[in-house]
Amino acid sequence: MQTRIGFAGLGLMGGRMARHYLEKGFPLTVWNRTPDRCAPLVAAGATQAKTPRELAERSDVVVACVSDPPAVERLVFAEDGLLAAARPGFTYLETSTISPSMARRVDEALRAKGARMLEAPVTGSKMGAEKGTLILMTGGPRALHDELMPVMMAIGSQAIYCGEMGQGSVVKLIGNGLISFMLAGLCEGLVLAKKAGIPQETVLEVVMASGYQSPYFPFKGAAIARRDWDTHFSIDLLVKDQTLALEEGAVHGVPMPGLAAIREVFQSARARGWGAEDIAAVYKVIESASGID
Ligand code: NA7
Repeated sequence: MQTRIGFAGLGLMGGRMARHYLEKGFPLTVWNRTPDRCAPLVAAGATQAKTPRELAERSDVVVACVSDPPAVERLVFAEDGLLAAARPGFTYLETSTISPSMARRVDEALRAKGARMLEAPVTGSKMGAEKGTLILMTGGPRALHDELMPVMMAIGSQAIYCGEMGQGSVVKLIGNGLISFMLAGLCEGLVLAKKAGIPQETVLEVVMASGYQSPYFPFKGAAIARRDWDTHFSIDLLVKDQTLALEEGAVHGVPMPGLAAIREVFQSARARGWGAEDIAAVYKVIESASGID
């Protein structure tokens, strides 16, 4: 019998990820805080649960993709949360980016009821979710990682085992820290090029021909050139991850002055009302601070 999948959180990422389960023949039940967002998947054959508890009752594995730790708190620990239906044989796959301590807290609560959890935050943003080519970073029992490969490979192309519960989340926060540096560097460089009268394409050409290169630069560079701020990953959610990374740095006694400074630039973008826009829109902060209208 096919594993019955429950999917919680049908936002920009989750809505696209959940669709793969239907396409690959898994029986699918969905839940979202705003129930209307379930409609396209229900029209495609999914069942809608009224509460996370009902979602868990109807599923062998619940895959979650919600914003942040408070969203997971609501999903798991509320009176109608999925913990109320946790039981031996039930499994929770957490793909949201949350704090390592939250991942451990959920894991402990589930284990107390005989259920199991694997954390598997993802990278690949909107296009990776659409195409089913996400990279998953897992934490938890290695045997559970192996067992859940068919569930993970329905939405991704690779799952890398990072260690015990919480360590997948740490790796994801490190990765989004790197993205923060890359974007800040790209935006500062492109604004400098503009003010120095150098075509931005020339800068990107040199970047991509050299040791400076990353596929990230032409992807975001092209969006910036088009002034296309359509959201692949929002500024609000990256600031959430920067904050979680800085908190983790504090837990381990690791100073992170670079990330702390960069977060302020992204905070400025939020203050300007651009929090829901794509992270590339941070370019506008540097531009405006440079006196370009
Ligand atoms: P989105 O598009 O902002 O979607 C967020 C989802 O989380 C969406 O389904 C929200 O429900 C849900 N959400 C937000 N807050 C809550 C609370 N308090 N309770 C329950 N559900 C909630 O984010 P993305 O899809 O881009 O990202 C999802 C995760 O992947 C995130 O951790 C990223 O960092 C990586 P709504 O529809 O608003 O009712």
